[in-house]
Amino acid sequence: MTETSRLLIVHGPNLNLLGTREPGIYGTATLDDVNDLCRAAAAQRGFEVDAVQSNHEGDLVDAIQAARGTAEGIVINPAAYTHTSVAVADALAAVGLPVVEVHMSNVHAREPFRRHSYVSPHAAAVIAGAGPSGYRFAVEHLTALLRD
Ligand code: DHK
Repeated sequence: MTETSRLLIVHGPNLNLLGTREPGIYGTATLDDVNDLCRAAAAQRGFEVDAVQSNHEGDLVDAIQAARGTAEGIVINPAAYTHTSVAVADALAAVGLPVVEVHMSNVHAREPFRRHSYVSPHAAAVIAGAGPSGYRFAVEHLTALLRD
Protein backbone atom coordinates (compact mmCIF):
# COMPACT_ATOMS: atom_id res chain seq x y z
CA MET A 1 0.00 0.00 0.00
CA THR A 2 1.31 3.46 -0.82
CA GLU A 3 1.02 6.39 1.52
CA THR A 4 -2.17 7.67 -0.13
CA SER A 5 -4.42 4.70 0.76
CA ARG A 6 -7.20 6.18 -1.33
CA LEU A 7 -9.75 4.65 -3.67
CA LEU A 8 -11.66 6.41 -6.42
CA ILE A 9 -15.34 5.54 -6.85
CA VAL A 10 -16.62 6.55 -10.30
CA HIS A 11 -20.33 6.77 -11.06
CA GLY A 12 -21.55 7.22 -14.62
CA PRO A 13 -24.60 8.89 -16.13
CA ASN A 14 -27.98 8.94 -14.42
CA LEU A 15 -26.62 7.46 -11.21
CA ASN A 16 -27.15 10.88 -9.61
CA LEU A 17 -30.83 9.89 -9.77
CA LEU A 18 -30.41 6.73 -7.69
CA GLY A 19 -33.22 6.49 -5.17
CA THR A 20 -35.88 7.78 -7.53
CA ARG A 21 -34.77 6.33 -10.85
CA GLU A 22 -36.64 3.16 -11.84
CA PRO A 23 -36.59 1.85 -8.25
CA GLY A 24 -37.82 -1.57 -9.40
CA ILE A 25 -34.48 -1.96 -11.19
CA TYR A 26 -32.07 0.24 -9.23
CA GLY A 27 -33.62 0.19 -5.76
CA THR A 28 -34.21 3.07 -3.38
CA ALA A 29 -30.71 3.76 -2.07
CA THR A 30 -29.42 7.18 -3.09
CA LEU A 31 -25.98 7.96 -4.49
CA ASP A 32 -25.07 9.44 -1.10
CA ASP A 33 -26.11 6.15 0.52
CA VAL A 34 -23.87 4.24 -1.88
CA ASN A 35 -20.93 6.57 -1.27
CA ASP A 36 -21.41 6.29 2.51
CA LEU A 37 -21.41 2.52 2.17
CA CYS A 38 -18.18 2.67 0.15
CA ARG A 39 -16.59 4.99 2.71
CA ALA A 40 -17.52 2.70 5.59
CA ALA A 41 -16.23 -0.43 3.83
CA ALA A 42 -13.02 1.34 2.83
CA ALA A 43 -12.44 2.79 6.31
CA GLN A 44 -12.61 -0.70 7.84
CA ARG A 45 -9.59 -1.53 5.71
CA GLY A 46 -7.70 1.70 6.27
CA PHE A 47 -8.61 3.40 2.99
CA GLU A 48 -10.26 6.71 2.22
CA VAL A 49 -12.60 7.28 -0.69
CA ASP A 50 -12.99 9.98 -3.31
CA ALA A 51 -16.26 9.72 -5.21
CA VAL A 52 -17.20 11.33 -8.50
CA GLN A 53 -20.38 11.20 -10.58
CA SER A 54 -20.87 12.69 -14.00
CA ASN A 55 -23.34 12.50 -16.82
CA HIS A 56 -20.57 13.45 -19.27
CA GLU A 57 -18.15 10.97 -20.80
CA GLY A 58 -15.18 13.35 -20.93
CA ASP A 59 -15.57 14.25 -17.26
CA LEU A 60 -15.35 10.56 -16.40
CA VAL A 61 -12.21 10.23 -18.53
CA ASP A 62 -10.70 13.26 -16.74
CA ALA A 63 -11.52 11.79 -13.33
CA ILE A 64 -9.99 8.43 -14.22
CA GLN A 65 -6.83 10.10 -15.57
CA ALA A 66 -6.55 12.21 -12.40
CA ALA A 67 -6.65 9.07 -10.27
CA ARG A 68 -3.11 8.28 -11.35
CA GLY A 69 -1.08 9.50 -8.41
CA THR A 70 -4.04 10.09 -6.11
CA ALA A 71 -5.72 6.68 -5.82
CA GLU A 72 -4.54 3.11 -5.55
CA GLY A 73 -7.54 1.57 -7.24
CA ILE A 74 -10.86 2.34 -8.88
CA VAL A 75 -14.39 1.09 -8.36
CA ILE A 76 -16.48 2.10 -11.35
CA ASN A 77 -20.08 1.84 -12.38
CA PRO A 78 -19.85 3.31 -15.88
CA ALA A 79 -23.64 2.99 -16.21
CA ALA A 80 -24.68 3.43 -19.85
CA TYR A 81 -21.08 4.15 -20.87
CA THR A 82 -20.30 0.55 -19.95
CA HIS A 83 -21.86 -0.46 -23.23
CA THR A 84 -20.66 2.38 -25.46
CA SER A 85 -17.46 4.03 -24.29
CA VAL A 86 -14.10 3.15 -25.76
CA ALA A 87 -12.86 6.39 -24.16
CA VAL A 88 -13.67 5.29 -20.62
CA ALA A 89 -12.16 1.87 -21.27
CA ASP A 90 -9.01 3.43 -22.74
CA ALA A 91 -8.66 5.74 -19.74
CA LEU A 92 -8.83 2.78 -17.37
CA ALA A 93 -6.21 0.96 -19.41
CA ALA A 94 -4.02 4.07 -19.51
CA VAL A 95 -3.89 4.63 -15.77
CA GLY A 96 -3.22 0.97 -15.13
CA LEU A 97 -4.76 0.90 -11.64
CA PRO A 98 -6.71 -2.12 -10.42
CA VAL A 99 -10.38 -1.75 -11.32
CA VAL A 100 -13.55 -3.37 -10.05
CA GLU A 101 -16.63 -2.84 -12.24
CA VAL A 102 -20.02 -2.67 -10.53
CA HIS A 103 -23.58 -2.70 -11.78
CA MET A 104 -26.54 -2.32 -9.47
CA SER A 105 -28.72 -4.45 -11.72
CA ASN A 106 -28.03 -7.81 -13.28
CA VAL A 107 -27.17 -6.50 -16.72
CA HIS A 108 -27.16 -10.06 -18.09
CA ALA A 109 -30.86 -10.47 -17.33
CA ARG A 110 -31.87 -7.29 -19.15
CA GLU A 111 -31.77 -6.07 -22.75
CA PRO A 112 -29.13 -7.77 -24.92
CA PHE A 113 -27.20 -4.52 -25.45
CA ARG A 114 -26.42 -4.42 -21.73
CA ARG A 115 -24.52 -7.70 -21.89
CA HIS A 116 -21.49 -6.18 -23.56
CA SER A 117 -19.03 -4.13 -21.54
CA TYR A 118 -16.08 -2.21 -22.95
CA VAL A 119 -14.81 -1.90 -19.38
CA SER A 120 -14.76 -5.54 -18.28
CA PRO A 121 -11.50 -6.42 -20.09
CA HIS A 122 -9.80 -3.87 -17.84
CA ALA A 123 -11.46 -5.02 -14.61
CA ALA A 124 -10.07 -7.44 -12.05
CA ALA A 125 -13.65 -8.32 -11.11
CA VAL A 126 -17.18 -7.53 -12.24
CA ILE A 127 -20.11 -7.44 -9.81
CA ALA A 128 -23.65 -7.20 -11.19
CA GLY A 129 -27.07 -7.56 -9.66
CA ALA A 130 -26.19 -7.17 -5.99
CA GLY A 131 -27.63 -3.66 -5.68
CA PRO A 132 -25.82 -1.30 -3.31
CA SER A 133 -24.09 -4.25 -1.63
CA GLY A 134 -22.19 -4.72 -4.87
CA TYR A 135 -20.22 -1.58 -4.06
CA ARG A 136 -19.30 -2.98 -0.66
CA PHE A 137 -18.17 -6.22 -2.28
CA ALA A 138 -16.18 -4.19 -4.80
CA VAL A 139 -14.40 -2.16 -2.13
CA GLU A 140 -13.67 -5.29 -0.11
CA HIS A 141 -12.24 -7.06 -3.15
CA LEU A 142 -10.22 -4.07 -4.31
CA THR A 143 -8.68 -3.49 -0.88
CA ALA A 144 -7.86 -7.20 -0.62
CA LEU A 145 -6.17 -7.05 -4.02
CA LEU A 146 -4.16 -4.01 -3.00
CA ARG A 147 -3.00 -5.59 0.23
CA ASP A 148 -2.02 -8.96 -1.21
C1 DHK B 1 -26.65 1.40 -14.71
C2 DHK B 1 -27.09 1.99 -15.83
O1 DHK B 1 -27.39 3.28 -15.86
C3 DHK B 1 -27.31 1.22 -17.06
O2 DHK B 1 -27.09 2.01 -18.22
C4 DHK B 1 -26.50 -0.04 -17.11
C5 DHK B 1 -26.16 0.01 -14.67
C6 DHK B 1 -26.65 -0.82 -15.84
C7 DHK B 1 -26.42 -0.63 -13.32
O3 DHK B 1 -27.05 -1.69 -13.24
O4 DHK B 1 -25.96 -0.07 -12.32
O5 DHK B 1 -26.90 -0.81 -18.22
